[in-house]
Amino acid sequence: MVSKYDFVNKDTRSLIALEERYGAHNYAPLPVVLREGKGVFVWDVEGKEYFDFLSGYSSLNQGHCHPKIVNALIEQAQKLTLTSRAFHSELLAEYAAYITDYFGYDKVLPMNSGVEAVETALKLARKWAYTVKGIPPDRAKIITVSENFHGRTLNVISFSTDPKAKKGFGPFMSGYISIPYNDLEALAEAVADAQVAAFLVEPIQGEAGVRVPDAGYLTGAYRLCKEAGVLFIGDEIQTGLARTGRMLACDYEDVRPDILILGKALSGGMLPISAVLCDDNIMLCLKPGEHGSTYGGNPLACAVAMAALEVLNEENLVSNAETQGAYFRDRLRALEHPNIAEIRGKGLLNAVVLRHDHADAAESLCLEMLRNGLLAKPTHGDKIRFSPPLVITRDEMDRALAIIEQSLAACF
Ligand code: IF1
Repeated sequence: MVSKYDFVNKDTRSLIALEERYGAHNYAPLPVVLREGKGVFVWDVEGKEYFDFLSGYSSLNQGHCHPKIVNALIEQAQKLTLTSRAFHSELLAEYAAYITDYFGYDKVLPMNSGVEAVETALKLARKWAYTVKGIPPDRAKIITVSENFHGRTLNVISFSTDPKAKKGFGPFMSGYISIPYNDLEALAEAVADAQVAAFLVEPIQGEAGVRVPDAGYLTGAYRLCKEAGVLFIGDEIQTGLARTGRMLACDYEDVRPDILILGKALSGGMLPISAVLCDDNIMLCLKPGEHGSTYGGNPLACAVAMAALEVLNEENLVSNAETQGAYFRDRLRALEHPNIAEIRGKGLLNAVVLRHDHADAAESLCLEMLRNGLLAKPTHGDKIRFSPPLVITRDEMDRALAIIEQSLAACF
């Protein structure tokens, strides 16, 4: 075990060693082993309490183990969990009506993980291109942007611009055009190609370190797509469901994606539940047998997703995310800390960019915050993402800010 993990005690160490011995090494987690969670807090195997400022990468918008979602899970688990789509289920009918009304689309296609929903959206766009737009067979192209993150399948990494995500995994899928993010001129040029089916974009880029595009980018992009007869696909897997202080981040610019992709917090952290929403002119291009998933739309997932969506409304999480997020950024900016280069984000999707003289400044600060009782994760060496559950109160935010300030003072 490396020396920087010296403060970790023995139980934690042996569990980490066990996981490393038997689990694949495809992650590099912080040295903490969690056992319980409630609201904005988690507890490790030593009983130490932490603020969770990662929230399962925005899956826990409703907080850990939300009682209403847990109840929905337990009740449905005792009734019926899986039918497969070979048969109808009562819950799928109810859920489909519920979620399409909630977001204002004709239809939903339920999947499980986020990347499966992305794959679904891309298949839908291609099918639409051939059956409605009239693109010649196998010629459809999809526009993607630099520094995108949409998941880990071979198809989706085919249009990643991150060498780490791609290296060693070729050959890749063709049919993608890559343009810079936040660049409407590049998009105008790209949509002019008559074989373009769709434009896929995150309204705020998560993995890229919470990159917020210029005001007007989404509206402008949507307009360019409309004029060219190109579908606008919004990946709101991370930004959606109240995270950014709106129900959808696209709501900031009154953009309604032609195809909307949701995941993560759609289950409040209980199960992998994702969804693709669009209107009939697109969704009905898919015929029986052309797409699906064993677990997609299972009754357990439907019950959990409805409860998770209800919690967002019942607890006013959109407005709490907006208020607490603005407060968080104001307080950190007021520090005028010499080592903070930038604080950016919307609602409770935020990143702090560090000004640093050593490569792993963000990791050192995260380890210091871990010692002091707050969990957050570095991205790209110099940025830290701060995205607590949206149920956080002002008092909890004050206590978390005190830990962040204390940790900054200890590190720099
Ligand atoms: C990991 C990031 C967050 C996503 C968007 C699709 C997916 C994701 C916009 C795929 C997933 C994840 C996955 C997680 C890390 C994480 C992440 F840093 F990589 F970018 F959240 F910020 N579209 N995001 O953000 O969803 O298939 O994973 O359910 O460990 O890879 P998934």
